[in-house]
Order: sequence, then structure tokens, then C-alpha cells
Amino acid sequence: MNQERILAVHDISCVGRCSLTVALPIISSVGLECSVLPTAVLSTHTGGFKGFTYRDLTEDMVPIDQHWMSLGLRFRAFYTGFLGSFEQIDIVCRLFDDLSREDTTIYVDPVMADAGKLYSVFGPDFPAGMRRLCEKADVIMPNLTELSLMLGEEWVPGPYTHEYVDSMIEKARAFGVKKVVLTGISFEEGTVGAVYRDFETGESGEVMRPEVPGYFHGTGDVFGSALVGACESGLPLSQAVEAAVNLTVSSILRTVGSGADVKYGVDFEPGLREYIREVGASASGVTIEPVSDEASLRAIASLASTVWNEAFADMISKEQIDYMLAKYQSYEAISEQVSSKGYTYLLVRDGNRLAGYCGYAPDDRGLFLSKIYILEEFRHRGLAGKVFAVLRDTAKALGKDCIYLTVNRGNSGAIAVYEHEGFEIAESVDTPIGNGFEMNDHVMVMRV
Ligand code: PXL
Repeated sequence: MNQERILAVHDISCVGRCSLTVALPIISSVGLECSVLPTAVLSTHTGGFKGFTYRDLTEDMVPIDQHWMSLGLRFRAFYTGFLGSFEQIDIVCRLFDDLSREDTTIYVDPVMADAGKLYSVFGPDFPAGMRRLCEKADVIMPNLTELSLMLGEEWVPGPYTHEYVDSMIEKARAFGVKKVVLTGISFEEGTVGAVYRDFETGESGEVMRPEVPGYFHGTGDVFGSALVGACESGLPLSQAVEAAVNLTVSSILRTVGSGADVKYGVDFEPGLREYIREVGASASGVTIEPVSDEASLRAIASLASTVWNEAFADMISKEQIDYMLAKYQSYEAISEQVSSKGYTYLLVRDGNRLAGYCGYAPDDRGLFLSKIYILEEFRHRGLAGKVFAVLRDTAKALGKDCIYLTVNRGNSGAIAVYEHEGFEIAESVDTPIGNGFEMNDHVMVMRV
């Protein structure tokens, strides 16, 4: 099952580009699957249109969550924005718990206010609720009004000093998030942009552009969607913020230039080509590198859990998969293999995105290839071939004349891939692995 989806949780404003009508095209444009959970359906957004319809979808959200749980769905990222009711805050908190996997990234844009004012559709208790949602997030992207409201601080209009903005970001550390991107910040008249801080790495910076006077509806959503698309494409935070600011500003300039009515949202679509180019150029390039740091080994353990449950569901029992994962591919097991059993793990990345991994160890027989996986999304692009080229060079450098591996005899897909790479079946072995379980494998060998 492909578990690489991003879930966007926002309203659908049918006309007037914002929320889901912005998130879907922008995130999809960089090749990421974007599922949606609409929080409300409105005929138009609430800014500048009179008499809009408003259907609150709170009642549908719990059954949708339950259905997805029954399907075993998990999302690699969540991106939440405008919520349709106060009750939805707790529902979305639960949704994160129900549908996350270990490495899921939660992006929360606490959409509720701007220019010092809470949106008219929200009550005074909303900021405290949004703060609770932000506390579940990895990345938050409030504007200063929203951050001030969540912190219970008075909002003051800009321009701001760096000390003031830094102190506000520092206060957001208390939310327990990893990254903050503060939008709509001005340090001097005539410029505006975003300020970011990664609390884990200490990375921080700002991306400022000349200010275009006026209020442009939905630009927070263009920015947020572009940020999520870029981060989930593997860009470091600094480049992701840059790409998001570029798409937002170019969309504003195009809209103003065309004389269009700004309440229909900004004209972001023609800017997608450049956004895709910017994200693609920064994220492209396959790397295959040995890793031994904790974060990488944990990423491998998490990947193994996803891939094994997917690949072996039809071949071995769930109990055996769990047993084997704990014994061979938990973080603890992998760490021990690396630290004291002569194993090397190679991480395959496409840009900064995890595409797969392999693990090997030399022994008397040759180079034992213990694991090799390429995630479905990255298959059919010759990545496995590149990994085998690295392995052949490694085997030769270690003075080994073959690479060998074991593969479940029922795993015809993998056997075909290995044969394609030049492996041949040498023998069949049944190996008891404890707890009454047995591995029923072919040994396949490739001369180098
Ligand atoms: O862009 C934020 C947003 C999203 N959805 C709806 C809105 C707004 C801002 O006003 O009204 C319905």
C-alpha cells in the first residue's frame, strides 16, 4: 500500500482561491499525492464576499477518520489550515494520533486571524484551542497576529525589531515544535517576508521582499502549501521558505499586474512551472551513502516497518513479520549490527527524500547482502541498479568474488529483480529463527 500521501485538512471555498483549492494543485505540482479532509464547504471564502454559504463538516470528520483507520491508512505528512468549528480542533488532534506513522511530519497553519484581528467566524476561545493543535505539530507557520493570540500577548503593528521577532519565536519554543516559520513580518517600511527558526538544528533566517501594498486573500495558503510541498520534496528549511516566498510574491505581482479583483485570490497557477523547477532543481540527485548516525538508523527502522508490512503481507504471517522486524530491523537491532556485527547500511536518497536502503556485511562466502529496498514511488528509475553497482565495487574492494543474498521463495517479484541484476539461485534453505518461525528462502549468488 502506498503510504506516502500528504493529508491536507482545510475548508473548500468553492470560489476565491484559498485553502484546499490552493493546497491540492500546489502540493500535487511537485509530484506528491495530496489527499483531502474538507473541514467546511463555503460558496466563497469569508473575506470580501457577502452572503456566502457555510456547511460545517465537523460531523463527517470522525467517521472519515474511523474509515481510514479501518483501511490501515497512514499519512507521511499532515497539513492543516482553516478549521470549520472549535470542535474540529480535538478531532484533528485525534486524527494525528490515529493516522500517523513514526516519521510523519505535522504542519499546522493556525489560520484564524490577521492584522491584529481574529476572523469573525471564530470565538475568543479559538486561539487557546489552536495552540493545543500547534503543540502536536512539527512545523507551525503562524502570522504574528496568530502567534500573539496563542501566546496571550498583545499584537502590535510592524515594522518590528529583530529582537522582538526573535523573542516571539523563542516563546513559540514552549509549544514543543521543531520549526517555526513566521509569515508577514516586516523589519522596515516597504519590505515584508518570512522568518524561520529550526529549534533542533539552530538554523534560522529570513526571506524578505519588497512589499506590494494591499491585502491579498489566500496568500497564507499559497505560502503554506508551497512550504509543505518544498519541505516534503526534501528541501532544507531555508530553501523551502525561499521557494514558498517566491511563489507567493510572484503570484501577488501577477495579480496586481493583471488588474484582477483580488478577492478571487492570487493568480498562482502560472507560477507553478517556476516553483516546480525551483523545488526540483534543489531536490534532484540520487545519493547512496553509508550512514551510522542515530537519526538515519531510526529512519531505516521506520522504513523497514513500512516496507516489510507491505511486501511480506502475502508471504508470511503478521506475527512473523512483527517478530522479524523486532529481531532484525528495529533501531536497536540495526544499531547492534552496525556497531558489532560488521554491517554497513547505505541510505538511498533522491535529493533529501528517503528512497530506500540496503544493508550488507562481508563474510567468508562473499559480500552478504542482508537487505535492499527501494520505495515503490522511486522504482523503475534504475535506483536498484545504482545500488548494485556500488555493492559490486564494494565487494571487489573487499576482495570478495561474489555478492549473495537470501530471498523468500514466494517473493517472485524480488527474485525476478535479482535475476535481472545477474543473481542466480544457488540453493534453497529453511532456517528456524526462533519462536516456532522459519524462513523459507532461496540463496541467490552473483559473481563480481
Ligand atoms: O486563507 C485562509 C482562509 C481559508 N478559508 C476560509 C477563509 C480564510 C480566510 O479568511 O475565510 C473560508
